[in-house]
Amino acid sequence: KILITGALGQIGTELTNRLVEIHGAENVVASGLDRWQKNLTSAAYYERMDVSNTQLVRQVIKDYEITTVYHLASLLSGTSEKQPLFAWKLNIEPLLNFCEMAREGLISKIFWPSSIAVFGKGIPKENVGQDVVLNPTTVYGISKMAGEKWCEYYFDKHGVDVRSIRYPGLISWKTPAGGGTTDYAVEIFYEAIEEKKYKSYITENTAMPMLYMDDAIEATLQLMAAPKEKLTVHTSYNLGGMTFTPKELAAEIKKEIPEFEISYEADFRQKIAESWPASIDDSIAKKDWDLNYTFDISEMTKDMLKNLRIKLKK
Ligand code: VAH
Repeated sequence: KILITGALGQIGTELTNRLVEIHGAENVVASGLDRWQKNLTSAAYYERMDVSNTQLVRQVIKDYEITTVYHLASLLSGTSEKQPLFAWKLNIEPLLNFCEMAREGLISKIFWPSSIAVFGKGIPKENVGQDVVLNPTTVYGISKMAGEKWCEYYFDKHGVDVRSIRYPGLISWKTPAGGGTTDYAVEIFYEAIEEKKYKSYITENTAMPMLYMDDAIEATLQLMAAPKEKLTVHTSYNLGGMTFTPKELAAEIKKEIPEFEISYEADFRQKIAESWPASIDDSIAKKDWDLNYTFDISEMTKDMLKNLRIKLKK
């Protein structure tokens, strides 16, 4: 069976749904902590599980005969800055625990999300490559860089099949994100429908790599389905998606909601955004496992507004 941690999160909710579609609900065990309610997931099994509780995690793995783990539970960049020690513990120790279980042969495959937050100072802003120096300046970025190195260590030393993607900012409508820097690009859609205006905490010309959730989920499934011997990256694959600024996104929304107005008031997350690249070179993922995208900024905008209007009953 497959275990998903963070199964009620922004990625977890949608990944669970797709894994249920592909493998059947019977083969999917969802687990989560806060915001836990059984009816919020499509998996056949639910475990209220704190991923930091090693004994409980090992018990769940044994009870359900789990072979593959999608370990998504984590604190995002904004939240991590506010609780560095807790963020470090939560973002690293459970990953190490799953790598140890794979080394012992208890599980055979792991997916773990990294982020473009691993990039920092001293590299070009545009088209950042797979192997540039990682110089993160945030708690979140430091934890993701360390996590990537642990993935590579367990692959090199013990042949552990742990696979990872450096996600850009992810945009979706099913489940709100929690505490990310790129989440202005999610909030803006809710407010465009509810208020016809949005005050962005990221300034108008700050470009960041972004991706629609449907494309992020398909990329994740493609990486996990790829033959092991085709994979040349054992830290985490660059994934660039599309690049846009708040101003460009607002212009797309205005095509659908002409009276929409955006204003700007930077907060602490502006500095985090400025430390990240504006665009990413993901040619290695395209070569190793045929990464491709479906949604561009205008298709994403239309899909977000269409689905959010239904969800918000507007
Ligand atoms: C965040 N959405 O903002 C996450 C992501 C690249 C950004 O890691 O923290």
